[in-house]
Formats: sequence, C-alpha cells, structure tokens
Amino acid sequence: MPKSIIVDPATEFAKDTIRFCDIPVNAYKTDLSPFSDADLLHIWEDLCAIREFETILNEIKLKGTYKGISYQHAGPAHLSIGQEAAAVGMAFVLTPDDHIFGSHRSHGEILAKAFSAIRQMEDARLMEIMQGYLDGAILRPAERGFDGAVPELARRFFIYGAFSEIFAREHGLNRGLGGSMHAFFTPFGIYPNNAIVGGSGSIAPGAALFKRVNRKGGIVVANIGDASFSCGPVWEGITFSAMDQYRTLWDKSLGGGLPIIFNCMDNHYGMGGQPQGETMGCGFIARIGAGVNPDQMHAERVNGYDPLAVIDAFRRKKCVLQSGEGPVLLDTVTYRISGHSPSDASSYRSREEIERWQRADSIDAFRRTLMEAGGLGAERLDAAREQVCAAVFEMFGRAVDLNISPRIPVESELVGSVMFSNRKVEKFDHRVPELSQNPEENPRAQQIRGKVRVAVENGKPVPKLKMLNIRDAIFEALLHRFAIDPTMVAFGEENRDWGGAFGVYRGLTEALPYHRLFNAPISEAGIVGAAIGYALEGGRVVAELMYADFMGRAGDEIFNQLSKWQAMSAGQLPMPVVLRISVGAKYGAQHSQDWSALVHHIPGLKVVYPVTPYDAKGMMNAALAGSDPVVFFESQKLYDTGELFVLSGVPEGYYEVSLSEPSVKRAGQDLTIISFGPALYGAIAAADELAKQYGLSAEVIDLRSANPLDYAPLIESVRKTGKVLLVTDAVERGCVMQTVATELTQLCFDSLDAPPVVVGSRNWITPAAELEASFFPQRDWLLDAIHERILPLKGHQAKTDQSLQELARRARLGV
Ligand SMILES: Cc1ncc(C[n+]2csc(CCOP(=O)(O)OP(=O)(O)O)c2C)c(N)n1
Ligand SMILES: [Mg+2]
Repeated sequence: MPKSIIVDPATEFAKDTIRFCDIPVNAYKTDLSPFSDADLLHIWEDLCAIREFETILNEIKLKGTYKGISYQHAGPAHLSIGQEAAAVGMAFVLTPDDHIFGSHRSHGEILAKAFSAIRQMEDARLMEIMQGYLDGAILRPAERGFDGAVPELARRFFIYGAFSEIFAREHGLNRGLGGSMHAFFTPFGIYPNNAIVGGSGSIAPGAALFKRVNRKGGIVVANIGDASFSCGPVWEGITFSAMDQYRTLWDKSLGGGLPIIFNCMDNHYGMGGQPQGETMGCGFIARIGAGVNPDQMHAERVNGYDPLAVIDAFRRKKCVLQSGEGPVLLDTVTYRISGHSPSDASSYRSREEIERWQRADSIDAFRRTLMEAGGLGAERLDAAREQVCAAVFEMFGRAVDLNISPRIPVESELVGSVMFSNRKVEKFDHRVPELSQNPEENPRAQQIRGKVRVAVENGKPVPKLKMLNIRDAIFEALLHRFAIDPTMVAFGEENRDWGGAFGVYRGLTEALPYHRLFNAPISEAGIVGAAIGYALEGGRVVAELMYADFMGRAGDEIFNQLSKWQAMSAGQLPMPVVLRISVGAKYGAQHSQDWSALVHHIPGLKVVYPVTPYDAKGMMNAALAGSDPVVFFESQKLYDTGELFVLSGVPEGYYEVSLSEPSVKRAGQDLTIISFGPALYGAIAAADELAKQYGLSAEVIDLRSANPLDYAPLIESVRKTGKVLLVTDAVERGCVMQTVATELTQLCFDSLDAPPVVVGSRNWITPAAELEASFFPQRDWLLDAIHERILPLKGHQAKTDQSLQELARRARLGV
C-alpha cells in the first residue's frame, strides 16, 4: 500500500509566499515567584560546586597543584568556567527519565544533571544505585568517614566518580576507559558525552526515537556547541528528528514528533574560530530552526548567564515536546571564560572581552539577584558555598590519591574484555511485539515457504523464481526476530514502500507498523547515529546503508561511535546494532566498492560477509540474537543466488551460524583457496578448473567473517596442503586477505611450501560494468597466480602477468 501523500502540480505551482515567524531573543523577565528558597539555594549550590570542580581542574592543569595537593594530569580537560548557569538551568527542569547527551565540554552538564536527579530520587533508590554501580567501587571511597544524609553522600559519590573518570582511575564512572570527554551515568539520565564535535547531534535523536517507539516517558537533550552546528552530522540529526512522518504517518498513540531539544551551548567560539561573524553565516544559531520545519523548531535565543531564564525556557520547551510538537532548538547564550583547553593562550580574543564577561559572571549575578530578593542572606549563601566546595575538594583529594583510587593495571586485559559483550539476548524487553499482521500470514513469508530451498534439485538448476535466494534468507531471519524482540526497529533509505533498495524488505511493510520499519532521510550519518542512540538506550536496530561506497558519509558514526561505546563505557552500555551494507556492482567507481577492509581495521566491530543463503540466514540470526555491533555486508550481485553448498537446503526453522567461523565449502588435498565475499564463486570455478585440467584437488574455504576470526579451520587446511591462495573482490592493497595472509604465514610457517598469495581487485577505481573483468579477480588470474607463485601447473599457459616483478611494478606506481 503506497502511503498516498499526493503531490499535485496545481498546488505546487500556485503563487504563494513562505512566511517565517519571529524568533524570541532574551524574552525572559526575572520572576522568582515560582521558586522556593530551597530551590534557589540548590541552584546556588550547584553553580558553586561546578565552578569549584572546574577551577580545581584548571589549576591542576596549569600549575600542577591546588590548595596543597599536587597532581600532574596527563589527559584533557575542556573546562566550562562561565557556562555553569546554562548547565544548572537545563538540569533543574529535567527528571531522571530525561536523558542528556553532551560534548567534550560537559563536566558542568553532568554534575548539574546528577545533582538534579539526586534531589528527585528516594534515599533507598540512591543507595541501590550507588551500591550496585560497579559493585560499589565508587561508593566505598566516597563514603569513607562520611555519616551525613544519603543525597549528600550521592553528590560526593558522583563528584568522586567524575574526578576519577577524568583521572583515568578504576573507580571512574566508566572505570577510567572514557575519560574527561566520554563520561556517562545512565541511572541519573546522563548519556554519553562525545569528543567528536557534534557527535551527539546524530546520536541523541536515536535516543528520542527509542522513547517514542517504546512508549517511554522523558525527553532527550543534545547539548552541543555553537560551532558544531556547521557539522554535517548535526544537520542530519536535526533532519532525522524533524521528519514529518512522526506526526503524519505514525500511530498517534506514540506521541508525535521526537522529544528532543538540540541545546546549543552558545559560547561564541569553536576553539578560536567564531561561528558568529567568521566561520558561519547564520548570525544567530536560533535562526537555523527556521530552515528546518514550519514550527521553526520552536527556536529561541535564551540568556544562558541567568539560570532562571534557562529554567523558564526548558519548562516551556518540555511542554512543547510532551505535546508531540518536537524537535526544539534552543540557543543558550553563554561564554567560556576558561580557555578551550589548558594550552589555550587566548590568542583569538582580547583580555578586555574576557573581563567584560567576568564582570557579568553568572554566579556573581545570581548572588546579587538572591540578595536583592532577600530570602537568602549572604551568610547562608557563603556557608552553602563553603560546604559544597569543601566536598568537591575532598573528593578531588581522594580521586588523585593512587592508594585510594588506583588505575587499572597496565597489564590488565580489561580493555580487551569489554571490546565485545558477546551476550545472547532474545529480546530487550518483555512487551508483546507490535506487528501489523501475524507473521505466518505475511504474503512474502508464504511465498518463500513455497520455494525450493536448494539451488540444484535432482541434478537440475532450480528456476530462479522458484528458488529461495539470499534476499529471502535474510528476510526470514529479520521477520523471525521482529516477532520476538519488541524493541527491534529497522530503518534506512527506501526501506519501507520500496521494500529496501534491493528488495530484502519486500513484505515487511505489510508486517510492521511505521515505527518499526521506516524510510529515513538520505542521511547516512543520521541513520547510523540514530541507530547508535537507539542501541545505547537498550533497543535493537537494523540500520541499512544502500551501498558500501556511502560508508564515508557515516564515517564518524561507524568508526568512532558504533565501534567504541561498548569499550569506552567499560562494557556498561550495549550496542545491539546490525548495520546492513550492500556491496554494489556494475555501477562504476562510486557504487561498486567492497570496503570491508575499512571496518575490519577498526577495533570494536564484528564484520561478516556471508555469500550463501544458508550462511546469510544463519549469520543474520546470530547477529540479531547478539548484543554487539555487526557490520553485515551483502553482495548485490548475489541476492538472487540459491544454496549450492548445504545440500539439505536452507532450514525453514531457526538456526545460527557462528559469526567467527570460516566454512569449508569444498574439501581438497593439494591447495587451499580462501575467499571472502563473492570471490567464493570465482574460487570454486578455479578449483573446478584445477581438478579438470591439472588433476589437483583444491580445498575452498569461505572466510565469512573478517572479525572475529577463528583461524583453526584455516590452519588445519594450510597445514594439510602447504599452499594457500587468498581471494577477494576488494582492492588488493590493505584488504582483509592481506591480514589473513600475514597471520597464516606466521601460524603455518613450517608447513608452507610457498608464501601465501593474495589476489584481489586492481588498486584502481571500479570501472564501468563493461570493463569490470579488468578489475575484479577472474578465474584465470587465480590460475595464473597459482602457477606463477605457488605451484607450477604442468602445461599451463598464463594469460595474465601475476609475477612478483609485476607486483613490485604496480606497487612502485601506486596502482
Ligand atoms: C570532528 C571534530 N573536529 C574538530 C575537533 C577539535 N575541536 C575540539 S573542540 C572544538 C571546538 C568546538 O566548538 P563548539 O562546538 O562551539 O564547542 P565548545 O568547545 O565551544 O564547547 C574543536 C574544533 C573535534 N574534537 N572533532
Ligand atoms: Mg562554542
């Protein structure tokens, strides 16, 4: 069923004017009446605590000592002295169910959010959190000698955990594996901060998506800098958040637009560049909302030096989100008095400018406001400041003390142990999955059930239309898991009505409501980023990139985010994302590249490339039952391929194929050919020729997985044959097979008759379809390479030059 959004020339060509509405700037008028004295005192305390926290770090970085405690901090410290009111105002309004994501400059935001959450939680719950988190490792040093109230203990706990994280200690919030720029603490609604400028801009929308799809309360705030609004992924995250479909096509009961605020911590600078007046052209960041949707993202420019103005704005914007009218853009104006980092010589701004902002300092100004209001006198304010500063200093002292706060030992394998979670998770929630129809009645599922599950039957090839193919096999695995895991969603370009760009999802449109399968904008970074945010919240995602060539568009999301968050969180955050990536053919240089080597190189990703229906279904099943990010390559030229190797056919029922085990596709004695990706079929053709022309029996092994990879079956084969050829469709230089060849050289050195030989595609652009035979490894190339470099074939006439001299010549030219 098409969604029937009719495009009519009559309306499209009618004369009209596009109108914009005014964007409020500093509209707030001070009003203390909604606040109790206790509220105001809490705001004051939080401002002072954050200022003290950051001042300590500043002094330690600059002078190596603070109030008699000396410490050399090797890592970064991006301080936000000056920005405290923006952070405290934001956090004041948020509940623990509201989740914040942030940037490299988020110490103040996480402290403010923690203090706010602590005030809203029962003592028993706080104790449960503190005792449970890392088995009480943060609590024990924080509570030593303290017999005050639980909320105060919780503040000490959090301050100690934050300092320890910054100083890379085992008692840090991320066990020291995240550091200053990557802290998080989900029990208080603090989600990852990000060292990549604008990184949270594409991730936070996925968290908001999770809240909508899974009918969870709360909103999401992406705290990002003014300069980050020039980053492509931030724009993509905004576009993803502002899609019409949430309100026009999704079930109304889900709540409408994504509940997200893009909160620009507008401190007027990147590092030294100035978005306003120099590096951007929008003037006010708030103006950007006007280009996004008719609501103009409800954008406003707010005085971030006044915590009460920020509170007022957040209160109003939260109502907007709760009524389904999100997303929102807030331009929270503030100033970073501290340097960008301690090495900052402030060469890009004048002393006079800094002094002006110091004179306007938010903490002094708030103190004046309170004094004028009269409820809280100087004595109470000073006593409160002294008390919170003393606690911050005390926790700092404990965090720098290596006896109290050790680092993980250098020889520890902790990092290795958290790269993957390797869990089996049937479903991430116990709700009944929302489906549009009984999967048994799905027309595509029924059609597939009528197909022959092997490629050859009674010695004859099965006609294409009657044969179960790789496309069908993946569909079966997906439908199975959709019916089990209620959190599972799939999105990407053309995923719904079109049926997935290559037909894998055909039939899913009927099976699933909009919110579980939808078309994403043409925003690869937005798609992968949202998948990451969704997974960090605890939901399963299948995201799709239409062509491997488009991975660069989601480079940061794949290389820095998808791969790293499990380890940077010390294994505390899940990443159940299957990233389906289709490898093209016949479409030339920008649509036909196998880029498996790029993700193979990145630690933290599982990388698989099944090329038979049996493997595709079994590996997709395994990926969808796991908890790790799996980059799942599929070959466009093989989608129609039937099962040639498992003679009993592709099982109808559920089974899993290991995500690390190579598969022997044909047994042999004389030579091992290892393939990765579609090169399997060329390897089989070469093996046939070796048998026919030269009486040699080749063992053909499909790698299936590039990482992790169990070498045992490869070693067994190479020890037996003493000879190995490795084949891939990826360009030869730096391909996965080069790594496998190097490893096998070491693992099987004594058994090898010749060095392993890798044949890949030429180190060129992929040429046009008609010229592909000059680029992708052909059967003759394999035979010639074997003849030239492994085992002379009697009477063989080489058609191509696979000699070592030729190898060296090409390398010299870089092609
Ligand atoms: C993608 C990326 N580019 C560049 C940097 C280096 N860098 C770190 S902070 C920064 C300025 C960011 O400015 P803004 O987004 O306004 O945040 P602020 O530092 O002002 O809080 C730059 C260029 C980075 N970390 N990530
Ligand atoms: Mg900035």
